[in-house]
Amino acid sequence: MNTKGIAKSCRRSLDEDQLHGMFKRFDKDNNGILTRQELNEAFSKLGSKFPAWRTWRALRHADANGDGCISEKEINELVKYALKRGYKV
Ligand SMILES: [Ca+2]
Ligand SMILES: [Ca+2]
Repeated sequence: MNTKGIAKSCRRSLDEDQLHGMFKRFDKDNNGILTRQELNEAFSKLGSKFPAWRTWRALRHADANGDGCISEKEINELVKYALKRGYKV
C-alpha cells in the first residue's frame, strides 16, 4: 500500500492553516481579537501595497457583527477572504 488517502482527512488546506496561524501571531496583545491596526500590520507583512485599504475590505467581508474587529469566530472568513485575494504565507 502507498500513502494515498492520508491527506484526505484534512478538510482545511495547508494554506488556510498557515494563514490562520499567521493572523493569530499578529494578535499582539493575545486577546483573541484582531483589531484594525493588527490587521493592517498583518496585511502589510503579507505584501499588500495598500494594507489600510485591504484591511477595510477584509473587515467589510469578514466582520460579521460590524464592531470593526475580527473575533475568533470571524477569523475563518478572514482567512478565506485573504486566500481568495491571493495572499499566502
Ligand atoms: Ca488583539
Ligand atoms: Ca467583529
